[in-house]
Amino acid sequence: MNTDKKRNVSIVGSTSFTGIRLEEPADYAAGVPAVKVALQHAFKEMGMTKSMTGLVKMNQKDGFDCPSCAWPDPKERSKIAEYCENGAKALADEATNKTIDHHFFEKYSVEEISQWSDYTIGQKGRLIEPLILRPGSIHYEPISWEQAFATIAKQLHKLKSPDEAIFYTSGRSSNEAAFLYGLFSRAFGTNNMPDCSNMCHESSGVALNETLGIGKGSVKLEDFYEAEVVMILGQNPGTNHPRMLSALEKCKQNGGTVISINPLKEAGLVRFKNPQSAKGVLLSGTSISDHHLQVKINQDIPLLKLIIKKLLQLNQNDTSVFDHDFIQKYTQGYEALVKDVDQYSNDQLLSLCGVKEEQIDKVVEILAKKNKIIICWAMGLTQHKNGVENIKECVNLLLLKGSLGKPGAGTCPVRGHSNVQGDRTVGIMHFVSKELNKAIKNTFGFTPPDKEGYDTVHAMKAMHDGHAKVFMSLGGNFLSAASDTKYTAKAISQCELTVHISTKLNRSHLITGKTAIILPTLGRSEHDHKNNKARYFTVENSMGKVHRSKGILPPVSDNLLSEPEIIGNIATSYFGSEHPVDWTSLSTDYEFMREKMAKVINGFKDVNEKSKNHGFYLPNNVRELDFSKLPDKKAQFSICGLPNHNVNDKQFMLMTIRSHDQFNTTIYGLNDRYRGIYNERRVVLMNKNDMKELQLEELDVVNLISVYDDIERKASNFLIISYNIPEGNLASYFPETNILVPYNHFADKSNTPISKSVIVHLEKVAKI
Ligand SMILES: Nc1nc2c(c(=O)[nH]1)N[C@H]1C(S)=C(S)[C@@H](COP(=O)(O)OP(=O)(O)OC[C@H]3O[C@@H](n4cnc5c(=O)[nH]c(N)nc54)[C@H](O)[C@@H]3O)O[C@H]1N2
Ligand SMILES: Nc1nc2c(c(=O)[nH]1)N[C@H]1C(S)=C(S)[C@@H](COP(=O)(O)OP(=O)(O)OC[C@H]3O[C@@H](n4cnc5c(=O)[nH]c(N)nc54)[C@H](O)[C@@H]3O)O[C@H]1N2
Ligand code: SF4
Ligand SMILES: [Mo]
Repeated sequence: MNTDKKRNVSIVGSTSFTGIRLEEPADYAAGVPAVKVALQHAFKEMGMTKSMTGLVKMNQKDGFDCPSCAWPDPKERSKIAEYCENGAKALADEATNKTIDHHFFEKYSVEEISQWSDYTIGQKGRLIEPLILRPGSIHYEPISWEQAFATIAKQLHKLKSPDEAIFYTSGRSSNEAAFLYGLFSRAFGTNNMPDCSNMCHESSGVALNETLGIGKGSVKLEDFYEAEVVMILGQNPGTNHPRMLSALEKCKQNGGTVISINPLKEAGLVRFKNPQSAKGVLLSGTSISDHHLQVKINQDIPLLKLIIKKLLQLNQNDTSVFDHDFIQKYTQGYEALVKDVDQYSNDQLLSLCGVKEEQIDKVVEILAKKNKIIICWAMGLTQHKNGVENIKECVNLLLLKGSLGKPGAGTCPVRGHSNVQGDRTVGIMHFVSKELNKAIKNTFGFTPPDKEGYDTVHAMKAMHDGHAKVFMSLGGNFLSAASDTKYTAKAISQCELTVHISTKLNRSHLITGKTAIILPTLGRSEHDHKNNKARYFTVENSMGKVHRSKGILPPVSDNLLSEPEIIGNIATSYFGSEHPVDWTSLSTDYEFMREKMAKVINGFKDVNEKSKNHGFYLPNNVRELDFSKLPDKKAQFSICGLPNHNVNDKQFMLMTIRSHDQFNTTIYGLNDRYRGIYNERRVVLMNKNDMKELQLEELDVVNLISVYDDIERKASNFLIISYNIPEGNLASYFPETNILVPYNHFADKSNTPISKSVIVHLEKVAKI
């Protein structure tokens, strides 16, 4: 049994087609169909009673936070339905009644399960008992909690250095779980804390820190209601942040203008039928985007430069176009910025961005007259080689307009996972914060390491090169979410031990270290209690507000532990009882833990009291117009270069995006309703002219191939779909296409993989 035999597992699962059906892309988001689909998912997974109990309490002050995205809740909440279709799907996925125990794993080996699609794997249900996959074995077996903790502790003790362990975090964990996990990693002796944020909004964090002195956005939800202009770049809110449409609807009703910048005309940006209003149900709803600029992939900087250049020209005749008082008082680098944009010709910028000049002029005319401007963005800006500069160029525009630190204006990086921002706030980071280390030392009596740890891409490399031997994961699906699936799989399978604290089965449980352990945990919607006392967590939304989240549904099994309890037990097994940190009390008594967090985490003073009712905002220097941490105490203009890609005639720029029926690597279904694609995920969206050029027809089958540094990577079997997308650009879904994203190509400074600008060519296979 104790052999090192490699398991014969598939890193991508089934690549068979599932029976595609195409319709016209939708021209509105939400409406009655969204309610119907939401309820269908909920009833199917949870049954009627549990669905209604759960949905009614989601996003309510006395209930639990939606486990899907990080969009904030409004002050005034609907008593019955403060959620969207995708929130309901996320709840159904988590609170499903289906479960899998050791009988399932006796029947199916990891080799067999790995041949299934991610959709099939995700449908199997909740994990309900600790499991171990022993070296050489292809079947998980049950293991007691105690033995699981002891096995982990033993392997951690065997490491030559704490830096041989990696502690990954996904963004769904509570503040309390993440805080304890970070504390354990530091007490263990490493800052190897990569997190999903490294693949997500890290570019936003870096850019905003360098320009404005805080890695978070500056707006609050209410700012949307007052904004004169909301610009949305590289984001698909109709699918990924659906209730943002309600905020945009209010903005429009108050006279605001919405400008979208995206290679795709996403349905949510076109029109919103609010299912909670009569207008949304009976009439045509609200048109959202007044101006849609169909930019080519990764050509946002040329477009923004042209907008700035044109504004600059208008400002020569009318100096009220820019807010010169603001520029003078709060910023640095204005002259250099003016000089920078001057060096580009309009024609050059126009041909790069691919947008018609008349359309740009209309947007410039609006921006010239308005100052309450919000700029929102997501993965369409962050996941490029120049992701950090993309965001800095947005900040340039806001600084010129003085659109910061006032109502209705500011930065809005729209966060992904529901608590990804909170996890960072409470200490999940690979870099070193001296301030945090000092506070930990004073509060807990040990000295945290002061050497920078691995982020996601460096964690992959460390495992691949044999420098890291234990990989632990608090939620998430690292194998499928990280870039370069083949490379990542090799990296992971070289580990001695992989440990996953998870709710649902995913591919990271199948492609593992020599020994693998699954520790099943409570979901956010589930009742969490100790000694008959209900416990609650805190989370932070996309706008920096910390509030309570209290699960109310009966747990799917009595054998589950909460995330803090699991972490506390691992720590106790590893350190024994003689350690300055009282892991048991911290992990069982969250109020006690929050008292400690209040001493360590900036802005958490009195968190126990303050989180109970409406929650509280964390400090935000941009809201106060305090730039004292930056050079010369000023907000910084930035000089950003043009994107530099070498794409030949045969190559295309591919963006790897989400369909409407998935949450990251969790696939809820096979439909991308708003884009009119049903019952199939292996598709690639292409411009008609490009299809003609390559003599491709609708539903032709192709392989996608990327070549970086002479290494060829292939994703096989995709159906061509003609779509309204710029020439030279392609779109396909993540994670099926992660295999194409090279591990060593990532954004400057933030190290975020280039998932939205992968250069590929096509290989025609056959017609189905
Ligand atoms: N239902 C659901 N909700 C989610 C998620 C989910 O998977 N499902 N995931 C969550 C997470 S973790 C995150 S990070 C967010 C992600 O939210 P999004 O960033 O909205 O997600 P993506 O599908 O990656 O979409 C990127 C959008 O950017 C556009 N785009 C791509 N490249 C470019 C470019 O170069 N320039 C411009 N201007 N646009 C571009 C694409 O056309 C697409 O509309 O959503 C969160 N919410
Ligand atoms: N090509 C490409 N790659 C990408 C992206 C892209 O746009 N394109 N987007 C990137 C982005 S933005 C992100 S955020 C990452 C996401 O990367 P991850 O966060 O690692 O992946 P998820 O798919 O969100 O993780 C899903 C798993 O989390 C577990 N889980 C769910 N809820 C809980 C819980 O409450 N507790 C615990 N312990 N476990 C839970 C379940 O087992 C589930 O299978 O992927 C990145 N990868
Ligand atoms: S907008 Fe996001 S947080 Fe709100 S209900 Fe929908 S998925 Fe959940
Ligand atoms: Mo994300």
